[in-house]
Amino acid sequence: MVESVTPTQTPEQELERNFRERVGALSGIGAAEVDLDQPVRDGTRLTGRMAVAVFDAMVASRNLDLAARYLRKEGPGVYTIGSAGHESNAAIAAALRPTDPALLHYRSGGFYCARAQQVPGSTPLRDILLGLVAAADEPISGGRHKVFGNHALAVIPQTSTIASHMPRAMGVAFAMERAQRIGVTPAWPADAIVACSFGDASLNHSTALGALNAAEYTVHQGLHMPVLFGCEDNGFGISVRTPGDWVNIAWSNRPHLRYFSAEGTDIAGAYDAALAAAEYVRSSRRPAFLHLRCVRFLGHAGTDAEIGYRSRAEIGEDLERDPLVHAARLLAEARIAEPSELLSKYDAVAADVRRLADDAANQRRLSSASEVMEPIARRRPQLVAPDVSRAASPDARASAFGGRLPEEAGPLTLAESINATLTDALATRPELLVFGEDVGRKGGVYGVTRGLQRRFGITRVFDTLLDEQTILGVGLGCGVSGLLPVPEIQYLAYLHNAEDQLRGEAATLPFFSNGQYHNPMVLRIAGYGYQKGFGGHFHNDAAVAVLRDIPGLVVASPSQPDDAAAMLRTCLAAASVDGSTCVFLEPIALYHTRDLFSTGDGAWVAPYPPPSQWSACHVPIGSARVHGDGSGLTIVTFANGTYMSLRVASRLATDGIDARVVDIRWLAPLPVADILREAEAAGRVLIVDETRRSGGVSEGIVSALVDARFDGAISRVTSQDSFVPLGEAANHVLLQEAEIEAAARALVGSVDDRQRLRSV
Ligand SMILES: Cc1ncc(C[n+]2csc(CCOP(=O)(O)OP(=O)(O)O)c2C)c(N)n1
Ligand SMILES: [Mg+2]
Repeated sequence: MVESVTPTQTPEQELERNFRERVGALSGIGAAEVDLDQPVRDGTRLTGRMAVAVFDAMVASRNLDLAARYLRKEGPGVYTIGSAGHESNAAIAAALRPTDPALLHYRSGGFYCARAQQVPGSTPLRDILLGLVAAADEPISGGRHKVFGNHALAVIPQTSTIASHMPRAMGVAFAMERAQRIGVTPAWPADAIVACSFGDASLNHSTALGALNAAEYTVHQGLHMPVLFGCEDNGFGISVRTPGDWVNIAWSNRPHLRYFSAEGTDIAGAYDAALAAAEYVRSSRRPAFLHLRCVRFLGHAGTDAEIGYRSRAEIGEDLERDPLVHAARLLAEARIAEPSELLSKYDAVAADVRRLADDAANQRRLSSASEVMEPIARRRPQLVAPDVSRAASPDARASAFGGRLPEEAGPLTLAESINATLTDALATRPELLVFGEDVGRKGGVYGVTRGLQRRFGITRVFDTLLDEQTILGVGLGCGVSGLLPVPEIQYLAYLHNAEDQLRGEAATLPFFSNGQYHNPMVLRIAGYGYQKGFGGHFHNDAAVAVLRDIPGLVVASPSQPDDAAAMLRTCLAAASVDGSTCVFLEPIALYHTRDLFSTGDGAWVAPYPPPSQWSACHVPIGSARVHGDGSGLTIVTFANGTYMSLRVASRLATDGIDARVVDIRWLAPLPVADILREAEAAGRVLIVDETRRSGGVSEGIVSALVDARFDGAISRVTSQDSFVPLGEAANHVLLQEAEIEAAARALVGSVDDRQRLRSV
């Protein structure tokens, strides 16, 4: 037994003292000549050699945690959440292959170190220490966050949002099979499996439940889902206890998820369970759940005084379950190493870590905004432009369109134009997948994906289960697996419950991987109002602020059919070439619109250009479209606002007011130079924004004009800061043409008055 804990010691000191004393107390067992390729004890598949490697990874991880604490105390450290108590997760890595993509819990340090052992040339100690001090040369995030990630180790970095990596993990597993089925070279070996770890409290998060449910549902459909979910159960989520046995009760008896469990105090048992689970997943291509019971040492993080919610006695009892001590005992009992050798090894690693920590502390940090932001959005328009004109062969196109080429079909509506562009893209880009709710057989609520499943098959155009988070998770997984996902969210209002997958996961991935991973995706969303009183708020939502403030996200919003086709081609090319994450926001109310000024004028339909013209009609990201060259007023608008503004402009013209209408087309990045140029042409600007007065697009446009010192008159009309009611009442809060016209006349009148006064 170990004497009681001395209160004057820090938790780190207690942990080290406990380790030394307990391992020291093993003395007398002694090493002998043993065959390291034999099992480390009867009944296990963990050999002596593997056990040594696992122990080494655990020791490395433990010393890195201690370094996080001393670096913090000494100043340069900026991150203290560690893996102490969880280190036997190294045995899980040992049971996997280094080419199995891994999405890790922030306490999977043992796993990370063990995986690094499997890839020659890895420098896990240095890498993690550089992360702890946020050094600019840290190899995964470039000093932007302390994450477990490494491209060479197939470890995809995670964010701090617990469980948010799980939909992507499920998506990567989905993509593995799908890529093979559609003949695309996958990013991972054919028999790879996905490893995804998380904590016991995180397992209750709806994101986790959604991902696990989607995995099981997919298997139930007869599809493959090779993912090993690993729950590192330390019984706590910061200070909140997970009720006893909850993980086991909730997850040991699920329909399509085989359950395995192990004790963190037994690396041989953990290895056996992990290997059995991995073999099951690898051979059956079905998911498994590995429940690893462990303890958490040193509190949740450096700032967490565990003593505030746990008794000293209970904290002391945890020391009995130190996985390092138990692993050392296993090696000693197998007569592989003397306890003193194990302690010397620990000391040698501690010394190495100390030396590397001192070195890390002196490494360069990120030094400017531009350096920090460099990976947020890769934009290479010179590479995107040629990619937009890639088209399938004439024969392939003829077959994709069933002999009726869209360029020969006469002018198309917005919906038809998007449909034709998706058809061409599916025919051109074999890696492209279209999926979402009702996009398959039904062809979308508004018919935008009609016929695509029939033409390209259910493997490339398919319905998902009803969960936007899963739709995005599949997109994220496919994106990092060599596919080009084009998911659909049925209505903008239904993005919100899943939005973190776009914001926290997709958009941050290049940032937290220093551009080593990208999230190519073109997310189509039907949105905006003016459904003629139908649908109420949730089918008329125009909450674009939630998209516009995501750094690096491209937000395209076409209003006209020809722009829709060209802009969709641009987004697909940008996703393909630059790995851009694009949102393609489609105005529902204009999907089937044909006329603009009067019935039958056909001014809102447009011919579909043949591939030979795609280059000439390319619309670069962030470029506006200007209608007319009137110098009396510049109306800046987008989506339904373009439609309404063009109608207003024609009425103004009959009264001698010459307006030009600027359709900004891109809500992010805004076409600032175009807006400014057109604003200056008239000297007065009316911004027509159908979204909201607060948090809409107009605020950004006004700011852009003010920032550029535009000194003309600026006015704006918007919808109200309201939700949208059903029926005719919707028109009380949605911006109306009459308001646009009145504002335009008022602006022109007031400026004329001012000029007249000035000249008097
Ligand atoms: C979505 C979200 N909510 C809250 C937090 C704050 N938070 C960080 S870790 C944590 C507890 C997680 O516990 P568990 O999953 O058991 O992992 P452990 O730290 O115990 O290994 C919480 C609440 C977060 N990071 N993300
Ligand atoms: Mg926990």
